[in-house]
Amino acid sequence: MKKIIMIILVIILICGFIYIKNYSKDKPENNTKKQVKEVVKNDLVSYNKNLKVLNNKLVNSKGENIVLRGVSTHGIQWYRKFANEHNMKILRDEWGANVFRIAMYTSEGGYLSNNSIKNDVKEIVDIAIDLDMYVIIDWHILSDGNPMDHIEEAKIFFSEMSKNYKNTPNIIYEICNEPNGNITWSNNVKPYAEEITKIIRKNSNNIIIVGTTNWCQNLEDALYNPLEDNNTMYALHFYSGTHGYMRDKIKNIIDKIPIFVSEWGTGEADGNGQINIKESDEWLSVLKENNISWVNWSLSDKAETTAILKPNTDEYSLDDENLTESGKYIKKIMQSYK
Ligand code: IDC
Repeated sequence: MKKIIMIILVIILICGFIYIKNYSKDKPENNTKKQVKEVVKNDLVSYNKNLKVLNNKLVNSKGENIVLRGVSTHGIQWYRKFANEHNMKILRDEWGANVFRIAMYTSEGGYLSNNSIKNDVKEIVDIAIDLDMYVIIDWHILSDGNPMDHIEEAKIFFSEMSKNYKNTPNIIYEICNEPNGNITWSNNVKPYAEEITKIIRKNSNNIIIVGTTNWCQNLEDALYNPLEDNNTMYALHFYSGTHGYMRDKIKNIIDKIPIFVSEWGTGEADGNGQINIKESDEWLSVLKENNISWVNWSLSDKAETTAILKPNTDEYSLDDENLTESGKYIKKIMQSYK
């Protein structure tokens, strides 16, 4: 009898031991799964709420660092169709994007000649809100390089947008894409930004991104002559195949002003040319080390290097087979942030 009890006890002990061993093996795995899920959720608006600038960095409503990453449309007067819920959801869930930029050109058939394009902006903003993503409303000046040229139209546009999205934490206002040409920060861009900021601030304290001169390469503008508004960030734009020479200068001021890379591309300055993976890696490691948010150009199927999709791609298809070399690279990089 005693022998039998002993044998049963030993069996119970062995089973217990095996159970504990397996349990402790399972646990870290479960934790990891949970963590990944939390991290994704923690990247979105319902968790982070209103963004602000603190010590020159973008932080959430609790003051924690947040890094936004995502893609920009090409000009929506041409490539509106790709900014649909299907694609934006894939960008969020499979790529790990938490921001989406709407490039609303002012000239070249954009807002100035057809202001009903603002309805497309609203439609895309509403999709982003539904998807719990941040969204950048970009007044995309380009051939019209002096933002002062159309300040009256910009005032009307930003007044309407900021009223419409009054208490909406998702929105980020990018008030002049790439100032360029015969202009200066102090005479043109800064006074423009002050006027538009006043308009937006009547309704919203959300982040405002201001383009710097020379197509968003002159961050010294802001370093030596900053705007007063404390939720303003300054745009840095680079194209990996062309602008590598800027990196050292940027590294020197990266902690001194709030920087947002609201547009960058893997190719050359015209959006085309050679793709440069090595330079893109270098840039992204600097951005990552410094918690800088970025948006890649562009979600389109235009026959150019920096387009994410191959020419003639269906508007509801972000499948790997339709991605260009740049598209595949951007997907991989975004996933590495998850
Ligand atoms: C470019 C497009 C190009 C188009 C041009 C003018 O890639 O096809 O002809 O605009 O509309 C920017 C601009 C962005 C550019 C992009 C790439 O913000 O609008 O798009 N780029 O050239 N600055 C530097 C590069």
